[in-house]
Amino acid sequence: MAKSIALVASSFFILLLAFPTVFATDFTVGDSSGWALKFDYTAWAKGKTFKVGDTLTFKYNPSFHQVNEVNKCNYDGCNLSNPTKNYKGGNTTITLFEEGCYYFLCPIDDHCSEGMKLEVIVAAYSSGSPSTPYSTTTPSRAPTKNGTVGVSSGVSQFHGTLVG
Ligand SMILES: [Cu+2]
Repeated sequence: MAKSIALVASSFFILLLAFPTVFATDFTVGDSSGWALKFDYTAWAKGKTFKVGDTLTFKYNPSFHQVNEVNKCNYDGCNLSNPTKNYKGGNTTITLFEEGCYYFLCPIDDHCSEGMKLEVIVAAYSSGSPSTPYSTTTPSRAPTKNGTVGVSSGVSQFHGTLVG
């Protein structure tokens, strides 16, 4: 009996991890400045706590700017080739699906080297320490960067156990 209650409780917790959007925050990148030149996105991100399930909305003039999601190496070097993803159209919302670092830059002309680049560090959803979102004392129940697949397969495993 106690075991099944624990099972249900842990299943519920995993569902919370898998569907945290109820408590998600949407951040408009650059606030009223949007995604544009002459803005310090490092300063903008500093002091903000980004959690799994939160979203970033980039608002920009699609004639002048785009959004590339890139890896750290390409971010550091403003390398425009081989982005993970490319977004255009002027209004791009990206969901932060997992804990870890996200890197964005504008691939137009020299905009990246002129400062149109954003690094976001996403804390575990349940992290209660906003000042150290990437600390090593993250609760063990939090999903790891590579744990997202494990979480979703865990749901189906629990589901199978409960049904079967
Ligand atoms: Cu640009």
